[in-house]
Amino acid sequence: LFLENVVQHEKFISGEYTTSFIDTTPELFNFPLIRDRGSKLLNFIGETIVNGYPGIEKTKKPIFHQPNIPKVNMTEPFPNGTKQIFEAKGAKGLADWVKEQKEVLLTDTTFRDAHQSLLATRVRTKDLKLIAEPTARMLPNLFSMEMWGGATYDVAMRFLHEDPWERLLLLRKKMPNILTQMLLRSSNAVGYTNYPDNLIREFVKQSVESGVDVFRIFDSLNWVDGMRLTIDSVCQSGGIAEAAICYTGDILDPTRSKYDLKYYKDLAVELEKTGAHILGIKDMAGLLKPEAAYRLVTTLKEAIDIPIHLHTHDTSGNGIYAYAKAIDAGVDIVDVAVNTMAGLTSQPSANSLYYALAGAERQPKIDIDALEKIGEYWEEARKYYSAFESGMMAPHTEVYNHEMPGGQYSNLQQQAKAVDLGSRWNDIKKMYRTVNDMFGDVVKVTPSSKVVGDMALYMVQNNITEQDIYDRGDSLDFPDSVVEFFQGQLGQPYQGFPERLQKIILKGKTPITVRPGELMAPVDFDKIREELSKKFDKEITNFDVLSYALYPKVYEEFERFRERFSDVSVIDSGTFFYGLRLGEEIEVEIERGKTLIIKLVSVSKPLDDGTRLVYFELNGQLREVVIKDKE
Ligand code: 3PY
Ligand code: ZN
Repeated sequence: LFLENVVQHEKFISGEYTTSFIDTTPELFNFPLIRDRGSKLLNFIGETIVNGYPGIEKTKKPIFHQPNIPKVNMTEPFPNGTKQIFEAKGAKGLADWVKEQKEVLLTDTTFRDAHQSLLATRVRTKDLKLIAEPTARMLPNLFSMEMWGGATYDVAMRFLHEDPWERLLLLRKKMPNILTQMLLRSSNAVGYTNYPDNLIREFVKQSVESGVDVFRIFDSLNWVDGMRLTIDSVCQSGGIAEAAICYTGDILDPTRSKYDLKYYKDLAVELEKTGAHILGIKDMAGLLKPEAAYRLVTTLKEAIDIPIHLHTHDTSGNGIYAYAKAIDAGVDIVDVAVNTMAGLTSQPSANSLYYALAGAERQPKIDIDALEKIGEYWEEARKYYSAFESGMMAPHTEVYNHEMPGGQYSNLQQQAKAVDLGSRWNDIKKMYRTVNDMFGDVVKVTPSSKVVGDMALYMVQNNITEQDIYDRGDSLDFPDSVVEFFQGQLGQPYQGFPERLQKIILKGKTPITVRPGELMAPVDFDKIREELSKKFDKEITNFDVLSYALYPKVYEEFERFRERFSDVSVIDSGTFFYGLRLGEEIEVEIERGKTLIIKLVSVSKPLDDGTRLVYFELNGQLREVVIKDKE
């Protein structure tokens, strides 16, 4: 094929070629590379056709329609937005500007929390990329776009085989006028465990340099000692530090007095003192009832000076009402998602809030027609991910009982299915609450929520009751995450650990009471770079080093996958999850201007050695790939 290209080139045919032919027409000599990528992609698609995509039951590929991208003039300059205000005034100036706004401001979470909470974080860069620029152009009044961090980092590498940094760089470029926002789990960064201090600093610095503006920083136990270093790193690196308190319990319920109004007020005052620019209220499960929202915001507004940004999940169906009350109490910014990606375990709908506040003084300034059009895109794009929907069809007020974060709901359900506990989902939810109470009523948000989830799964899977733990806990092997939690590896919970349970779980080990980061050796970045250079035949970037430092095994698997199948983020989502139908033809743009046309011709029956032959046409040429049938 390569030779064919060269000999068919007009310069070659006309005899004009010289030794500079290679220099002046390098694209022809890339051909083996393109051909190699083509083969790798065929292998990946062949794998999906024969063995399916992990986590999706093997079914016939559904018919998908290309989501409609709203028409907007992409050649005009971008309308100015909050990014320009930040550039002109700095973080403190931006915070002052926020407080001066009469209307409530909006953060759009569609690119992060909405799909983390509805679709197990599976939305791919390709589908974000197509709508990013229209969104930035059509909704320039947004305060920010939440588009990175939380679970998206590891899910991108682990399940989507994508580089999270590539996503960040790309989306930043497509949205130059709106503040970008990420969720940062403080000393747990974008992971589930504490990391050394120098890794946190380096990660934050690289994130700022790669385009993150607003960092919502929280500690999974509301432990401020675990947040100072991260807040400081964000400020030092030139980002906007939003320090968040995680809301749990119920300030309206006198029997849940552990987390009362005073607890939150003291926390907010302490966080303001850290130098944070904004205070976040992170209601990760959607437990903040409307009257509680009113009282909490009123109290915090009196207690602190920095603007307040409220985040909730609509699991109970009360999200819009809670926002309306918080807005009456003076909250500055609230988190919403585009209507077709909103509601239930996701954020309340931006569209609904707009109409709910019709006639009110603080109704957000937002183009509702644009929101509706962007919603049409997502309504169609969401269909690619239907296998990851949680199945929740209506508001669940039971969330007030189990208190499971919206971002955990569909993920824990996937975890349960993976260990054949899908049918015991209701038992798991009940056990989740039991475990919370056993643990002393803890804040449940990543990673503390994962610890509670792991313990609940473990108990249901092994038919262990609470009483069993106290009766025969000495002989039980608890999940690692649970042991580490009771060792103090995630920090210190408010009012400490329940001592009796801690003794049973630690089996004689001594827990720590200092910040875990203080005890950890710094990461040796140069050494990692060297090791990776030896392992992989590619130039090792800072991004690679950070991904490895955060997730060594996941990163290695991701790189090995790329070596084998190349960058699969270029494939459309229908094909990525379901492969191709016989005779179906797709175009895959592997680089700007370089498009492969791939058609599935036939799939053989399994051969004696358990493999199948999958025949494709690649740019019109017949190609065969051999795939092991795992069934
Ligand atoms: C995360 O940490 O990923 C969360 O969304 C917590 O709510
Ligand atoms: Zn959330």
